[in-house]
Amino acid sequence: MATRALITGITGQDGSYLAEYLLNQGYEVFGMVRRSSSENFGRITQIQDQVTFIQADLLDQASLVQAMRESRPDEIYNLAAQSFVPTSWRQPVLTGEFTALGVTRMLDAMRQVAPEARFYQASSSEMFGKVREVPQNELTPFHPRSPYAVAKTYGHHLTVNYRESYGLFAVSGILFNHESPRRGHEFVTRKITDGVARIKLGMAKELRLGNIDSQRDWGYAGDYVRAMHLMLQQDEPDDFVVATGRTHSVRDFLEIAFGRVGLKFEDYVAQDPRFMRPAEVDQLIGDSTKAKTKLGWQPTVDFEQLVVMMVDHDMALLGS
Ligand code: NAP
Ligand code: G4F
Repeated sequence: MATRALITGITGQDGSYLAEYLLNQGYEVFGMVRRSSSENFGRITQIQDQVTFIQADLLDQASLVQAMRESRPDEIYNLAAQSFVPTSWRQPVLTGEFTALGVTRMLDAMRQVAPEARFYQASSSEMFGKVREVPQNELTPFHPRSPYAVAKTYGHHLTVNYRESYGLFAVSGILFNHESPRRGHEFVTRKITDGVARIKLGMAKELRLGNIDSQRDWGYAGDYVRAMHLMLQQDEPDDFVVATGRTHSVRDFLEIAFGRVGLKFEDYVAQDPRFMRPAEVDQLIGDSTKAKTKLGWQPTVDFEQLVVMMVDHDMALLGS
């Protein structure tokens, strides 16, 4: 019988790649979706017919319990969250409800309905925030710098706590930034590649950004969902950092992205205070030695390939 996976956040960037990956591995995939007045399946149209969708919401405990009863999952991937850092200052309470308490609701539903299942929590390098050491690994102390990061830190600790309290197979993947042509347009990488394509194609004249000196350890989402799956195939539950081990500034990203279409970013990029944050995370760089050693995981796409992949995608999308 096929292994059954329940994915929350299946309509998001990671959910779409993970669902594709698991279907290719022969899984039966159940996708949790929240009701909306218009369907939001843009990233998963290609696999829509192969997934069983279950309506539920991270805010509604009864719906989560019912989703687990209906899917009877062997593996649960909790990817749903309010995932955009700036929104977390505008909607800190809602971010806490989704991104922090949502984890409690999921874990408690699992404890009641599917205690034998394996649970993956989407933790984040944002938890390191004002970093205490460079590079960051599984033992680096957290110093979250936004309501989003605080909420993720709660979810992380709760996952460890449910593992220790109830013996659940619950793990937390501390993933550094990962991007793709399916990235939401509000995140800086996609905002840039979309902006580059618009400028090159004569649809825009400038690109307004916030702090272009911050540095991130950027990888490819398609690589990172493999690590999520590997974490649930281990003999013992454990937490892992997933990162490329290299860091680049937003400025580096701009140089390659504009360079790809023969332009100089300095001629088009303007700084706009609206996109500056009340507290910034200046630099992130991950040490994924443990994931490489224990999971046998390796990234396959480097920074330059990632930028080029995203620019080429947006040029083709907007140019067609
Ligand atoms: P994303 O594209 O923003 O997707 C978020 C998903 O969560 C969407 O499917 C969204 O559904 C769903 N969702 C939000 N609120 C919900 C609710 N109340 N009930 C049910 N579903 C809800 O995020 P992503 O980039 O794929 O990231 C996946 C997860 O990894 C997130 O938890 C994120 O915080 C975490 N993470 C991401 C990165 C990264 O670099 N991408 C790094 C570390 C951790 P709708 O389509 O209905 O909005
Ligand atoms: O692309 P970003 O919005 O991603 P951020 O804040 O690093 O968060 C992402 O990665 C986390 C993992 O570390 C995830 F947990 C989280 O869910 C999300 O996926 O911003 C990256 C950097 C920041 O330093 C920001 O200040 O880009 C800088 N930036 C400069 N101008 C901008 C802009 N970011 C955005 N979104 N928009 C700008 O105009």
